[in-house]
Amino acid sequence: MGSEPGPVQIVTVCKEDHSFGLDTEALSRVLLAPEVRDKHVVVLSVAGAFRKGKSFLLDFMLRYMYRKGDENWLGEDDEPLTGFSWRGGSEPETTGIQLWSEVFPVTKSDGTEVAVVLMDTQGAFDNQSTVKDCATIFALSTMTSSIQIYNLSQNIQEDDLQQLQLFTEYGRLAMDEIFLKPFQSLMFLIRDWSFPYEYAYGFKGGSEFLDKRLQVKEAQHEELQTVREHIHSCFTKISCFLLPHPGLNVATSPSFKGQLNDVAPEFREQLKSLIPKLLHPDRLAEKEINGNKVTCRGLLEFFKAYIKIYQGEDLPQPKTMLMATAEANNLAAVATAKDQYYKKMEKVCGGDLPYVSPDSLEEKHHFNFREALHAFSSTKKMGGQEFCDRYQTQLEKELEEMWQSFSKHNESKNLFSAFRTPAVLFVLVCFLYVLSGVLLFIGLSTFALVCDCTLGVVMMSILTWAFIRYSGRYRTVGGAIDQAAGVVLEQATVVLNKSRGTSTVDQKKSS
Ligand SMILES: Nc1nc2c(ncn2[C@@H]2O[C@H](COP(=O)(O)OP(=O)(O)OP(=O)(O)O)[C@@H](O)[C@H]2O)c(=O)[nH]1
Ligand SMILES: [Mg+2]
Repeated sequence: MGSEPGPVQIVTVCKEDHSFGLDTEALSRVLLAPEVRDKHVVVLSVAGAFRKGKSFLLDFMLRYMYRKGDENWLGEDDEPLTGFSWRGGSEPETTGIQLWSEVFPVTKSDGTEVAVVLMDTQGAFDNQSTVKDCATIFALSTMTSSIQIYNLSQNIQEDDLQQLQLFTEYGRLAMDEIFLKPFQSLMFLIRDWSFPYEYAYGFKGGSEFLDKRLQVKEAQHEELQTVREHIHSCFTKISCFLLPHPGLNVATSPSFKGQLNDVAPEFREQLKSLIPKLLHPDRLAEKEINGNKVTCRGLLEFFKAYIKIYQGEDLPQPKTMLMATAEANNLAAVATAKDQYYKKMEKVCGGDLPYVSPDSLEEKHHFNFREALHAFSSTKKMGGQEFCDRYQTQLEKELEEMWQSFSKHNESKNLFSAFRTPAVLFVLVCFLYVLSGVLLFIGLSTFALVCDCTLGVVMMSILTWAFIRYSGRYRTVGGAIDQAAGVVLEQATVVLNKSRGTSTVDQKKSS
């Protein structure tokens, strides 16, 4: 590659608008290097909460990859630790997703060659990231890696498992076709393990500990069972490693630069056991997508496709537990209030019940509307007033829609409205018949003929309307006839009202 190897930022997170970007060029430089691009790829990623030593651990993996043949690969006593940027302090360091610029070709014992990519990720739950940011980083790294190391501190807590469930579900959402298990290998890495007398450091103690933690028991609450079943259903292989505390210098000293003489001997010893096992050629599982092994070149395409999904608007927004609960509370209260309104209105004008006068129905609507709003506001809900107000507005809108449909349904039961069209047309026929007679009588036979023709058209309309009502076909034609009858009725009412208006004015004048 020419230049010094180093970390390459491939996924960037914009802190302001929380959007994600993929640096395709940088990613291509890493994955399309001629010596590796057509090799099957192994991606080892480390993810988890921020400030828990993820980058620090990866740097020891880098040392191993560079000094594999060397007995003393862990380094000299006073050698500073370099590689992915790591540091002490409380503020987050790594952002987005980074890859090591150099992809390591490794030959397995059966002669197959694979390319190993090391991936560092932004720590979750820092003060600048939303749940969506954390879920996206975790999901992206899990989807693109073949070995995901879930870096935890001290223990596996129930909320760690819940977060894992949320993040993996977010990842699963973005995958089109899911075969049996969407992801590959997951390794819980428990840092600062303080109970070696219960479960010994290393993979063996880790595996016993993990079995106990992920056990699904009959007597367990459904919630606990679901989390465990979900995790089991997502990964083909799950393991655990218990790593001791690295010593106070590592954890607290501002002048610590990674030199081994400040690192607790038991930590060094466990690193010497963990890393060669993790990176043992025969243990390196190639990245598979839909059951097919992926090359470096292929991985580039998957990265592009996956990031597009997370940049789009199709996926639901993962939320904080409080937001999700508050939303569920409010939606449930909206549903109950709507149900109450619906049932009460059904009793007044629903189904086959007879026609109710519009005034009395409206009165009932106002009463039940207020009652429903009261039911909503008196239900205990989370999320604060402003949040609940939003749902109240939604409820009001939905009740208003229900009212419109009840009112229309009631209107349709009015016998006159059902027969309005034929009644109007029938009156029109009579009127035209009389008019044609009068016109003929006074000698205006041409006008009488026009009247007769119109009369014929109106009669045809009555027959057509009756056929449409009977058969339920050609409803648009029926609608047009109804509309025309409505217009005639409207015009006639206007004319009648006008003539009545002028006659009363005349009466007043004469008196
Ligand atoms: N307690 C403890 N501290 C550790 C361990 N490993 C590294 N550290 C210290 O943890 C601090 C953070 O290390 P980083 O590697 O930068 O942590 P990170 O998880 O990559 O942090 P972000 O990139 O901000 O998410 C450093 O001061 C390390 O010396 C460990 O196993 N236990
Ligand atoms: Mg880091």
